[in-house]
Amino acid sequence: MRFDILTLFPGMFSSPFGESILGRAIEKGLIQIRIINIRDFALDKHQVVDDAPYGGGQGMVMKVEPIARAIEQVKSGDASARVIYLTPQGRPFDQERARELASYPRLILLCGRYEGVDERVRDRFVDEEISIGDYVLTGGELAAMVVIDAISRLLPGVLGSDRSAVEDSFFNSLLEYPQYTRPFDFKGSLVPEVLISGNHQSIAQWRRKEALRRTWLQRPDLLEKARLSPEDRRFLGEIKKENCKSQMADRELENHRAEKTEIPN
Ligand code: 4HQ
Repeated sequence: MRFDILTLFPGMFSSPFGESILGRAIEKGLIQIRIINIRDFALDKHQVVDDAPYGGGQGMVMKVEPIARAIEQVKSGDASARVIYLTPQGRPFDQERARELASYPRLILLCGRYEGVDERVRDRFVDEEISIGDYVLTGGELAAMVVIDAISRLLPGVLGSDRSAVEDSFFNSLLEYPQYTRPFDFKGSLVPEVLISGNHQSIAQWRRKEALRRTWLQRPDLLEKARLSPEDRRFLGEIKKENCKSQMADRELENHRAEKTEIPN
């Protein structure tokens, strides 16, 4: 898969794509990343890429012509490439969209700076707008890296071969279960016994239940789209009871403290 990134800050991409899993994926030829400096497509003497907004107001707007020329050049190789603009106004990015985009042979990612791009860039060149979340970044570069990272790890060979199967199973749309490694005892905090039992079925059940517990406690919205087995539903019933009990224990402790610190009036 090939990514073309259009940016005013090409230097921002060197370490994320030079290191670790993505660096190796590039070395292996599993992904190709080309960084295009939009400033190279400004034809005037001072290579101006931004200007004040019509109608007045704060900040600068990225000019249409340099971006238009950059996109036209990149597309001249392959007219089918899809142009994505990173912006808080885009569709919220998620795992499902990452999976869908992973099937495109070529994506062009346009990174905006300042107050964003001239609206005519969006009208004429952008196929899709993506937001990585409801917050404001200084530019689209980090958002483009997030999108590329999430897509790349889904491509065959980028992660270890045994990892890929898990992705598509119905283990998705739940949060991950807790993980432990040595030592067994860290200053009195122990690893759950079941994990050293050697009983693979009990371990799998414990992990599934803990994944359900975390999801229920921290992201109950995810449980709505999760595919749950009858056993999952039984686990959820147990989790809710356990949560009630621990809340009762908390209240008990709180009452006990209150009694001991009672202030007579
Ligand atoms: N920006 N998801 C403003 C973002 C953003 C986001 C990119 C800042 C575009 C002009 N991009 N520029 N959130 O905050 O994608």
